[in-house]
Amino acid sequence: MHLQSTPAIADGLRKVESTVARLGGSSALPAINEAAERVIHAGGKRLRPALTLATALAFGKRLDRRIITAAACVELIHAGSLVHDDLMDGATQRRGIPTLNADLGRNKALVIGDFMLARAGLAAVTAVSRPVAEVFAATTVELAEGQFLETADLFNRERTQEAALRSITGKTAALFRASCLVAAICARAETEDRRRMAVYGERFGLIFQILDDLLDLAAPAGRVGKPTGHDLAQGVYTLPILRARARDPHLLDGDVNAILAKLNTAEIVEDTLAYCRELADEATAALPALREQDIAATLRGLPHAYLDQVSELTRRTTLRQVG
Ligand code: GRG
Repeated sequence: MHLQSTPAIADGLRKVESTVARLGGSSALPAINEAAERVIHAGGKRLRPALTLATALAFGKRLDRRIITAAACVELIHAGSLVHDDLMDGATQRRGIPTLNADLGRNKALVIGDFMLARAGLAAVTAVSRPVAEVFAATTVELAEGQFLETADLFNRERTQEAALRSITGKTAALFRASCLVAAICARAETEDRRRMAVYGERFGLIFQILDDLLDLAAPAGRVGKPTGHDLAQGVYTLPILRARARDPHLLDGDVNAILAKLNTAEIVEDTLAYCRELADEATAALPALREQDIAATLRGLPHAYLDQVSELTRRTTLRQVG
């Protein structure tokens, strides 16, 4: 079962939804509200706020107003960073609708993304707690740094695996880490248990990003809504590619088409999944002893379940290529 459809979490997510909508629609300027609400209502899996709720429940904490607000802040930070990401990418579609940069222009998209990030910070200070607000502020710093590192390394054929890992730790894994950590803080978990939940979230976030990068190379056509090799064409040399370069030092010589022609998709899939399995083992090993067994089991199974889901998707692609 998906985390988001676990009954107690699904119930909490409905409250998170109305809180995100209220926060996103709380500007004094109707035009900002309309744009932010459009991004929020367009969909999204709500995986990060689901992790916040699951962590709180696992520690035996009921889903009170503070937890719901913390989870809403997580989603608002995520959505705001997507607005910025689309702006930087020049993307025209997100969650099945036109991006704000395509619809309203770059400058308005920029400040609406700013509004969403800042509004989450304000809600955390006023309606959750100072320690949680500090986590969100530090996470936003990491998001910006992670994205900066990616930008600084565009088309850098010497990019190291360590540099790619550092970038995705900031741009993606930090928010997954925060999603778990803020719930542990709200649940007044012991310091060591907070640290363990943070490690779990970070490892899961790394898996999520690395598999997203893999799907860019090996998804069935149309699966991720962008052409295969989109990252490569944009000059983003992701971890699956850099690991393939370790096996073929001349892989990145030539243009995108030459690189794509040289890629051994089946090998990249196998190698990346094996790498992510190790991260999934680390994630589950990091989990602390949790009070609510059912939800703890769901959290324990989640990284490997996600891996299996992506493995199945990529299997269809490689079979299609072979057949
Ligand atoms: C925070 C100041 C500040 C700037 C933002 C642009 C940027 C810096 C960071 C980008 C971070 C980013 C967009 C990472 C990508 C993470 C990722 C895989 C997003 C897709 O997540 P899903 O699949 O999306 O969970 P949905 O739509 O389902 O919510």
